[in-house]
Amino acid sequence: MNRTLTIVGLSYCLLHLSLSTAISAPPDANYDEAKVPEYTLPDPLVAADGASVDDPAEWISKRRPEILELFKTHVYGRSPDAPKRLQYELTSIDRQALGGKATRKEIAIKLGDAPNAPSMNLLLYLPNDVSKPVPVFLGLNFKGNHTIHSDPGITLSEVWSRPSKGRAGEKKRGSEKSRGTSASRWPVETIIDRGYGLGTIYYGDIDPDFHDGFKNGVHPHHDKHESAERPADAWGSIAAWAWGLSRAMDYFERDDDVDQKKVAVLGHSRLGKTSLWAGATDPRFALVISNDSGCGGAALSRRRFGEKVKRINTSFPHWFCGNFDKYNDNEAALPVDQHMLIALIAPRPVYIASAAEDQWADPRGEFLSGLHADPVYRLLGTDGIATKEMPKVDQPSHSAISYHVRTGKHDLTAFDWGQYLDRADTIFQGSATPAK
Ligand code: GTR
Repeated sequence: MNRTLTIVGLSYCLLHLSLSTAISAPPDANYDEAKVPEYTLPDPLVAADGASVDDPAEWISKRRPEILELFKTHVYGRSPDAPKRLQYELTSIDRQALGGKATRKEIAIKLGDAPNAPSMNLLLYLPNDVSKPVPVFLGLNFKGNHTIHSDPGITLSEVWSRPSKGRAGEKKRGSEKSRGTSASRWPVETIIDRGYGLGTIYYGDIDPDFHDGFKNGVHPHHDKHESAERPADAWGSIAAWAWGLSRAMDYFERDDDVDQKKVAVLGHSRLGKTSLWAGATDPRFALVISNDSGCGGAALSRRRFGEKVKRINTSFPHWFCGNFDKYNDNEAALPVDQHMLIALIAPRPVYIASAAEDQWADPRGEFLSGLHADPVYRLLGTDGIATKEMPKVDQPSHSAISYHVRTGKHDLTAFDWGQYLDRADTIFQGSATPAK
């Protein structure tokens, strides 16, 4: 989403933007590198018992599960298991989509075993005239499947409005005129021409993005706690969205047109936080892409640069688990930092991308997460990150941990996609350092 920051003298005000998400930049938001506090990051290669982890088997059997557990307990919350039975229905198929170059499928995937469990609608484009199965990019979208392309064959999603002026959030069928309105973020033809499929789901199908005490979306269909109070480690919305991405992966395992070993999960901003958590929790994702994910995504929390833990927990109380509030203005007490989230993805390739004007998301903090995950990636036999210095603007660095900071604002652009496609070519066509 775009954001507009207006700073007037010493006072500030922040006005928003497209998706009615009001963020207020607190007066103490720091954008000065010199004012970043001194901090010590927890060492991903020192286990809870103090022992150093120096072989891959120990990482996999001992340290990785410890770190995963810490993120579940303190940051994103604990998600339920997959439904016992995968229930899905192909609701439409057109083998001559996009002027004949693609097959468009729509698949309704049930998000629970109970008959009243909600469904999410996966929109899937696959290239024609290539040998199948194909590698696929998978990402959630913000405004409905029909907004990613003007293709009139896409079913108009039912989109949530946010609660305002005492009115509850409600779901309404998207309008014809909103078709294609997010197309700049989804270069479908380019993806298809390069031999990839694209799967996308409206994130509100999984959980609407507003706080209603977890009564809507998937949460009530899986929450088992009897107490009125939600457990402090219960899953928040980011965990729910990531869980939904795993359900799309369950479906891919049944679709012979999709190469399930070559699925890249990608997301922008809050959905970049989501793709990282999906990649950390679900090893079936072969490439994990974080576009401008910022606080609670790739950016190191301890830097307190741009958006801070307290601000994100205040603006978006439904995104993380209750325990994350303990770290409001108390980042040094976190048992993890976001470099350990990147490390959870190792040895699978990860791509962290920033935008130079997106200081709210702390580009340097995003790079440093990659840098500090490097020892884990190297332990697992990959080439880790290619540079210890933050790359210059528009000079991508590609290796197991790829990074770029491009010119411009908080957005998902053609430049970003160009890099992700190049990287996918290298990984999925076999010339990258193989993960051991
Ligand atoms: C902002 C939020 C960021 C980022 C962004 C988005 O309001 O402060 O953490 O997630 O929204 O998702 O566009």
